[in-house]
Amino acid sequence: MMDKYNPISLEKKWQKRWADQPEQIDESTCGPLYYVLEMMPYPSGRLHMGHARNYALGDLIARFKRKQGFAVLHPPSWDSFGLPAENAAIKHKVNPKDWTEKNIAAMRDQLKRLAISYDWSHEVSTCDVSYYAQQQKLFIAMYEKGLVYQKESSVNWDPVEQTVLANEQVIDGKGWRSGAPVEKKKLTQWFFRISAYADELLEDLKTLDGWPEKVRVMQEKWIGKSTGATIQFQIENSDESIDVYTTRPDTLFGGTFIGLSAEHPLALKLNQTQPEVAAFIKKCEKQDTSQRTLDTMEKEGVLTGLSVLNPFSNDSIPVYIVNYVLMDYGTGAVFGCPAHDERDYLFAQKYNIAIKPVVASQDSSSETLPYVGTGQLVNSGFLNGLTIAEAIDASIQKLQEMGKGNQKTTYRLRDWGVSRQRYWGCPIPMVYCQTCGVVPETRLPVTLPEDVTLNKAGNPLETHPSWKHVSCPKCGQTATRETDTLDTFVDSSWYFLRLVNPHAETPLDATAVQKWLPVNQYIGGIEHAVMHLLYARFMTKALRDCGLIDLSEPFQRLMTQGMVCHETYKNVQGEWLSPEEVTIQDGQLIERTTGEPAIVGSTEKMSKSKLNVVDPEGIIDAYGADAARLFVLSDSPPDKDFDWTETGIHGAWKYLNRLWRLCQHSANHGALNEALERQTLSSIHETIRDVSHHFDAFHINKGIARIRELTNDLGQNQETLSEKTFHFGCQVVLQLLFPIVPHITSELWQRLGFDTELATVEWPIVDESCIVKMSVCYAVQVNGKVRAKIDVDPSLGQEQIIEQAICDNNVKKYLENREIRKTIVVPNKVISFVV
Ligand code: ANZ
Ligand code: ZN
Repeated sequence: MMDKYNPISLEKKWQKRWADQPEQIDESTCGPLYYVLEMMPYPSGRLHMGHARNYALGDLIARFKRKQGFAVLHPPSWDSFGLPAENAAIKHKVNPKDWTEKNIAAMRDQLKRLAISYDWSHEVSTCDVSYYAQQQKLFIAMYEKGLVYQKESSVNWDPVEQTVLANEQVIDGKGWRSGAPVEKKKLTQWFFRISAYADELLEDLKTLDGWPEKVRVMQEKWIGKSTGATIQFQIENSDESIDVYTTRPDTLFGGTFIGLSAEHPLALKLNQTQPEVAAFIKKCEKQDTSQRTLDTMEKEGVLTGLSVLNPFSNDSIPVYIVNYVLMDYGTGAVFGCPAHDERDYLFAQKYNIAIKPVVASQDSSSETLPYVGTGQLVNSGFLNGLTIAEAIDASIQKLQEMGKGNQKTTYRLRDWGVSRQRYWGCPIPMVYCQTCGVVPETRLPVTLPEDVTLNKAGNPLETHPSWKHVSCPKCGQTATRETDTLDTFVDSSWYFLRLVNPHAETPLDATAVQKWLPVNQYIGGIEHAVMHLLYARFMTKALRDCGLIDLSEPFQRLMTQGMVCHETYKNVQGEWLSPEEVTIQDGQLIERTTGEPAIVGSTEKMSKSKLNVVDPEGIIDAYGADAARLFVLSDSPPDKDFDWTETGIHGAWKYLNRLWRLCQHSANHGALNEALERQTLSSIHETIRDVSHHFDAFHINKGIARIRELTNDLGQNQETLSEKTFHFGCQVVLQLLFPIVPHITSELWQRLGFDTELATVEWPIVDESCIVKMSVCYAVQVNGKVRAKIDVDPSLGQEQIIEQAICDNNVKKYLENREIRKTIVVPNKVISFVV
């Protein structure tokens, strides 16, 4: 008698076997290469369902490609530096390193329980010295190439804790632990010169046709190319002038004031002599400069007493210092055109500045100011009557002739500030010497000290008694180390290059990079559309320019998977309830402990705050890893959000039970039903063809639906099909399902009597000749001679069949200019015209 499907013991058995024969690439027998990679996870300690979906997707591709004969590289990695380890260390009084390593060990076990087929010999953890030591070498290479530099920039400063805060540690403008209002403080920090690559990063987006369009658009917006002009405004009674950047030089006749950033050099000069200016600048320093705040905050400013000449109108216009112009965009100064700019309009109203319309819309009834639409220039001398586009060109040309301005392209993309005043990160390998200045460290690696006190004020590397005191690598005199560490985004912006040979003595093995990169398929969350994916593209180009690799784009195909969502629940008091805390009784949802009714809320992204999380571990315990993998892959297209439901996981589990029974069923040994045999064989081969196609196109859910159809067909006909065809069908189902549910399929394969393990069996091959065409062939005769053969859908009526015959090009020739006198149709054979 057949035993019951028991995923727990069965999965254990196969995982043990696979652990003994790890997934390593045999480089000698390499077929074509395929590199599949999931975005590096942060080792929080537990996999969540979003991880599970991510890895199940990557694993499906890895297993599918291996079966197709590719040599597949599928390596695991850990993004293991960062703030949570530091916080946990303080909270639980443990060492960040121990905490992190324990988490990695736990998650590694979970990944193995999910049967993610990683090549563990390629594992990388960014907090290992073996990784970050190499990163320090790259930092120095980039420094020497001029791609890394220092400049002053502001940080969030907690005045009570006397420490720098990360943005995540600032909550409503206050320090997360002290509750004190956060201040801005200037520090000298390290920057990566990503802005030098703005144009290349933008241009190369066009080549990334394996990326989702929405990600390319997001990057394009982030880079923010804008074309306009710089204009020089002569300061009255002075030789100096103010440079402004504008995208609308056409509106220059309407420019009625100048706005300077509070950090503009001229503003800083006036800061010394004018108390009102000093007070205003001080106020601006405390202000949040995020785009959101800039858009909504009250527009304010202070008069400087200076005035400039408008180069077109020759009017004398006042210079203000304003709070809505940023120093790090354009030139840090604008000309204000209140009639056609929202912010300038609000500002002008408040300070009684002239508002001078210079663009009129076609439709004069819609002239509410500020007017930002299309139209024609008015009140603008030589520009009158031109469209905005024409006026932009004409004004730039005029400015050039006058020697007062030039065409100019700017980018929104800022250089990447990589300094973090934190302990748990890669130390920046630089030394400060009184004599030599800033000197790259030659005695690498610069390792993190382990004996640090984390729960006291300040940066632990700064307050450590000895760590920062070293000799200068150049002159040998006493010097100090840089105590900042690198942003963890640096760690994740080149790991995909390291992973191809994580044991190389140099940071990058150029030959291995040449061989494996670009990553054929990269998979991760849409939340990384900009920062991570842009940094990774930048680093690839920067390392290319350092002469270390020959590669410009790291990821050929990108798949951004959707979120895993779940219903939310609340009790009558309005408190969140977790899925385990509710149950259905008499068709009504109730809170388990109280028996009181519970309320079903909207379905939302799984998150701890709403308690709507389902733990993969619990699901594996209850249903097995195969059911979990099947469900997360089969429910919706991978790039769409996915709703986790109890009925869904139960459905997956029930399907596997059916498969279990089906494949161990013995078929009919009696008389053959030829038609059914032929039809079944045809549908088996069609399934192979369609599933291969769907998996390649990442239509995983469609592929799985196709396999389930075939399973149903086999189940329905199991009593009538021959042993041979039935078993062939089961075999193919197992082969196609293996990348999704590797345990149960391997077990059933063995039970079907095969000696070789399913994991090593190739992807099934389509035999086109077995595919029965679902059409009927008609010979078309004209006056008794066959003039064409046409394939006709058998479900069509006679009228439609005749219509199709008449439309055939060859038949048309013989019917042209003649009258059809008679038409005879012999079903499934001949159509005959008499003309
Ligand atoms: C005059 C003008 C007239 C402007 C008008 C707009 C409308 P984008 O398109 O995003 O590149 N600007 C320039 N530098 C700035 C800074 N540092 N901080 C804040 N705003 C700044 O934006 C360019 C426009 O934003 C520029 O064109 C400038 O205002 C402003 F009817 O100049 B405009
Ligand atoms: Zn020195």
